[in-house]
Amino acid sequence: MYDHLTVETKWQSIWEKTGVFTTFDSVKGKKNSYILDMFPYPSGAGLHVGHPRGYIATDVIARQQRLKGKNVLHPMGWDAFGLPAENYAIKTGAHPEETTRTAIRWFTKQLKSIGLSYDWSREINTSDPLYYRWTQWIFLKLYEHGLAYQKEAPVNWCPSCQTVLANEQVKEGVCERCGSEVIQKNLTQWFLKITAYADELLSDLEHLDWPESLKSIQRNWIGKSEGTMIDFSVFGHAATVSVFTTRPDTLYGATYLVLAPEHPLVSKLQKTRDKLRQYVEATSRKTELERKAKGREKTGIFTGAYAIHPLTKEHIPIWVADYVLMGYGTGSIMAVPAHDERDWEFAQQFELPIKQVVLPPGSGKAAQQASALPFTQPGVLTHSNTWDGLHSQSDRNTVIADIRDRGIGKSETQYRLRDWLVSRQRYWGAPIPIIYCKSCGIQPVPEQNLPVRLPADVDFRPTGESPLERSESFQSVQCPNCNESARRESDTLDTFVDSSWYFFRYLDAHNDNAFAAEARITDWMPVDTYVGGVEHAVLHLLYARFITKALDDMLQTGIREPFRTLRNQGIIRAEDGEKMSKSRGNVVNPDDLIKQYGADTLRTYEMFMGPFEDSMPWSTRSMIGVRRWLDRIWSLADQVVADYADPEQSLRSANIAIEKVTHDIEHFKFNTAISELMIASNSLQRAGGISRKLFGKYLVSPATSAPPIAAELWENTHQEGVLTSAKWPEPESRYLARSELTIAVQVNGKLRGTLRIPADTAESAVVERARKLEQVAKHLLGASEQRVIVVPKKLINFVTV
Ligand code: ANZ
Ligand code: ZN
Repeated sequence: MYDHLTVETKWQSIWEKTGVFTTFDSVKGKKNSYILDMFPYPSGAGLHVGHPRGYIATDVIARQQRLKGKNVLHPMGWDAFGLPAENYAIKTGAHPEETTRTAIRWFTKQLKSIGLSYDWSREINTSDPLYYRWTQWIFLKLYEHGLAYQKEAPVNWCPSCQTVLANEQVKEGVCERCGSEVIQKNLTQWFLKITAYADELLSDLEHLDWPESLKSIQRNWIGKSEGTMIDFSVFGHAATVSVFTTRPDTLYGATYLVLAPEHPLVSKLQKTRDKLRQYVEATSRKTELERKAKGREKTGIFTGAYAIHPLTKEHIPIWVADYVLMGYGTGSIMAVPAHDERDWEFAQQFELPIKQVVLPPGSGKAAQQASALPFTQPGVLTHSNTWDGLHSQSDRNTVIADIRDRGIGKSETQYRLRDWLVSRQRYWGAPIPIIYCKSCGIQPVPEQNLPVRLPADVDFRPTGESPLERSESFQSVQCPNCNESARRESDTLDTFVDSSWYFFRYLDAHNDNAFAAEARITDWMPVDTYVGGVEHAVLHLLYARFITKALDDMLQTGIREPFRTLRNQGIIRAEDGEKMSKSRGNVVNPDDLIKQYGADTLRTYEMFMGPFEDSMPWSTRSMIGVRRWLDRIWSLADQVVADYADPEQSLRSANIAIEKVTHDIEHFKFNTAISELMIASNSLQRAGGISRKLFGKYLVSPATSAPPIAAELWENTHQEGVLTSAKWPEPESRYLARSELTIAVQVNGKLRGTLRIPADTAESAVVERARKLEQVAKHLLGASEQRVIVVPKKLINFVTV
């Protein structure tokens, strides 16, 4: 019987003591491979069995890559700042630094017990001043290059977390962390200019080996929209309203304008109109989600002002309505009720004029039916003066050129993406390294004064005001420019800033002179394989891409994209099929399972349970099945005889398994890799004996998912050296099953027969066998053969004429 506790403890401590997983930056003759997990935030709750699925996968890949002769970097660290730790601390009354430290100790122990082959010498912790010094340094670089700036803007405010949030942290109108409804507040905040990279963030997605679904989430989030900006002057005011439209072809159908309640012109117009002011106030209490909701009863109010239609010179009313959002385009629209759903609803409700300017193409009955309004499809322009008869889509450029030539508008590309709001009115984060001086204004903290340390003695309970505001020790500072007493910025940085560059720090975790030396970046970046949850699609993964590009522009790192290949692990649900959660009481704890069945069992089962990117329910019973398989391999070792003459069948099954496993691990198909190993072990067992050499060859594959048991058996069967420095075996082609091919055989392009042949049959032999097929021979009889066309693996055509 396999005693997992003894074996796993033995090998884990051997590997730790000998430092086999410590990575050198470069090793002669070896290619570097950077295999990375999304680092966790160390929560007080510890890991459940779902968490390590991704970690186990990267560990399998890292171990395979090492055995294949790569120099592998596989590090781990802690995303330690942030709201979860702070909220937990507030609840328990302990200091976040302390709860974080305890959580990290606990997490580390758990990860080690799973036997993950991390290079712990590069461990990082984002709440460590030695780390956040560089977070602050990067912020200052961004500031210096105009990529970090301060502005007053309506921002998302979570009333429960008492802080502002980035757009990416608001999910369907509620706070991503606590689920409270987010409101809008006008505040002066720090932003990072991610929009400067919108186009590149979009186009570079093409070259990434990422799940298509994830790319499309990023694409939609960036939301590129090509349209036209059209200017309307306001009657009786020295003002112009520019609207952004994707349908300039419908300009003649614009019967009114609508401004967002926050539009600057509204504040001018509302001075004399109480009703308008009341409407604007009422809107400020609504969430963006409410405002965007489809089919909701439209609300709005006439401003009393009129705009002049730039082509017809008609006066059209200017309304204010909350379905127009200030954050997109220009915060104002030309309403074309005949051809836009929302404008149509609005016009119906307030009895505004509707003018059809697009007709369905054709004139039959179908076209008549399709002409029901609003008609939002492309069609033929009408009631549009010189544009009559043009097609709304194919003649789009004609329309746009005309608008430009008349000087009333121009082409413009809009993005949905907004700049990244990074200041937080919270305690547990990296202080923003800025000083405010009464006479000198905003002053960056000089580089040599970094890090700006987070003071320990602060009452961090949230009040809506930044806790650092209340720390006198933190606030007493001199202006770096004039030495007069000044104030520090009291907001801290969003934790996503910490994690937007952490993958660089592993390369050079102890460097005091740079966030990472240039040479290290060249050695390792970009990350070859990155695995983590899909929930980071528009948060971490977008921010990390942005910061990587900005760092290259500012510092010439030479790296434009951080993560070459990315995969998302599927979520492991509880046995009852539900999401694992403490409150449901269905959480499966890995610690108990590791004690009872072994880490090798847990690891192998998590890889075997199903396709890696699929969500799966946990099954302890199936896991026990995996344990039985490991027991069988254990007893297979008893059949090892040094020079056993392995029967053909054993040689075949071992080699087929090796070939398949090599391929499957590289393609994240861990489940099929393991089932292949199971098939092979059955066949090897049936042979009654196995040579040392063949057993050793077989053992290298399970060494990725079940490393200690494989190492122990390696030693027990007196294989050469230690398993961790063995060589990944090459399958021997003579033992690989020859798959068969079906070849179509034609004479003068007409199918005359098919041929089933082993895939590796030589071409000349295939042609000879084809020639002998009965129907083929018959048609070739007496004809003079001109030539033979061969499409390898598919077709042979004999040409006689
Ligand atoms: C006139 C028009 C006529 C429009 C028509 C559509 C259909 P995307 O594709 O998302 O870029 N729009 C512009 N800014 C807006 C804002 N701040 N709030 C709400 N709606 C806004 O959408 C662009 C279209 O959304 C624009 O084109 C504008 O309505 C509306 F038959 O202009 B359209
Ligand atoms: Zn000053």
